[in-house]
Amino acid sequence: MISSKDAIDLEDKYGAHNYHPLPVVLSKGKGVYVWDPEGNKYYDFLSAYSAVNQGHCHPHIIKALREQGETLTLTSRAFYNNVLGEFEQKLTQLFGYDKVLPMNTGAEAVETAIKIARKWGYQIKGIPENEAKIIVCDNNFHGRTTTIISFSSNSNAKDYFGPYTPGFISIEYGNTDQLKEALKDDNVVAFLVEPIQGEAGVFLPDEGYIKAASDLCKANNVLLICDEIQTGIARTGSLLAVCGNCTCSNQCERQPEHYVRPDMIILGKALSGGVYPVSALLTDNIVMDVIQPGQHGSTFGGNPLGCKVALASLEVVENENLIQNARKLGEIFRNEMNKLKEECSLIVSVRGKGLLNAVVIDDDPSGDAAWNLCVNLKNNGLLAKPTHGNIIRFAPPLVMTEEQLMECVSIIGKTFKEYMN
Ligand code: IF1
Repeated sequence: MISSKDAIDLEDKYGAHNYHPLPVVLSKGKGVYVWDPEGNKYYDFLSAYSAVNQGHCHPHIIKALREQGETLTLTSRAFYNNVLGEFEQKLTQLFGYDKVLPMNTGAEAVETAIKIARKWGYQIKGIPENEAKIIVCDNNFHGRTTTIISFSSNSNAKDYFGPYTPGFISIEYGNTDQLKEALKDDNVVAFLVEPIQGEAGVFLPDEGYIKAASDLCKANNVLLICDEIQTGIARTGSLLAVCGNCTCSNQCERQPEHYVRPDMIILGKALSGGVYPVSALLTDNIVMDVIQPGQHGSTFGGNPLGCKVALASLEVVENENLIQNARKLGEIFRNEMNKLKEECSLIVSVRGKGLLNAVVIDDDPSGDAAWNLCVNLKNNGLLAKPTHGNIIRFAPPLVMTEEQLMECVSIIGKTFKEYMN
């Protein structure tokens, strides 16, 4: 097998330099573990940015991949296929919406939401054509297309990629007064928001923010679009971070008065367990019906291989109680990190929900402490990635056991204490 050094050299020489990976090469994965070509084993605390919630190479999902891969992979939507309908029925029933539109990557599903919201604005809400506005939040992350980066506040993601798509208003995340103000514009068709801002550094809004946003949107005939690409599929200890009337709601702790049912839900990443790209937009007939044949689509969207993989991925979430496990282990993890914070001045704060957590390091955002700590964590057998110079995101696969989590806690404690000396 190729050595780590040679693999890195090849990527460096022949690949675009659009990433700055941690210096580790992965060649195998199983559950919560990954291995490098030299046989070193690591705990994965990134889960491919929450795509591998079900753990690496989950046998149930891989079985579906194999079986469908030997049967039928892609038909295009020029024809019906015998799996798509089953996938669509499962998703709409599980999440409680009339209809679903399947795509592949997260960004494509966000684009789909933007297009449909705009068209709904013209055809149903009745605003003048080409005047639609969508409210978004500062420090959002919704993907990499030219339209999506047009409303990014990250200059790295945005600069020199203009001219930008107009029609977006950015407001402070978590600020309902600013939302109220922005909603006064009659041409607003939607508010697009992450229930927890992942890339921004795992920022949790105040309890009740999304509910308040939902009420304000309703009062103004504006669609609430929740991007659950990173937070959805059990990651934060509920099937969706905003649990509405999804049929898993009996497993959620949230009180009914805090339930939110967005007009649109965007899913991706763990919808297919990190095995194959599958994304989806869920909404109701009144909104989805603005899209008619020929007006939107994708070669691979809704293909039978992706649909089977997604169905199996959702079965794993249910069969292995990943919602409850994420909630339970998340509480233990934050508890342990807060204990470590008492002993270790390196940690400024700990935050998160379920198994989407962040530890803020005593450094400025342009510093390299978080990066160096992640290199040291790697050397001690645990892979995590900084978001910004002073925040480390900790998001292991949700199939982790409590015993494994405690071993990870001790690796993190040991690494942080070593770094201080
Ligand atoms: C990269 C971040 C995470 C997302 C939300 C849409 C998308 C994403 C909330 C787009 C994707 C990924 C993209 C990946 C890194 C990663 C990421 F650090 F960049 F922000 F997870 F936190 N909405 N996030 O988080 O989905 O088109 O990629 O399938 O390098 O761009 P996609």
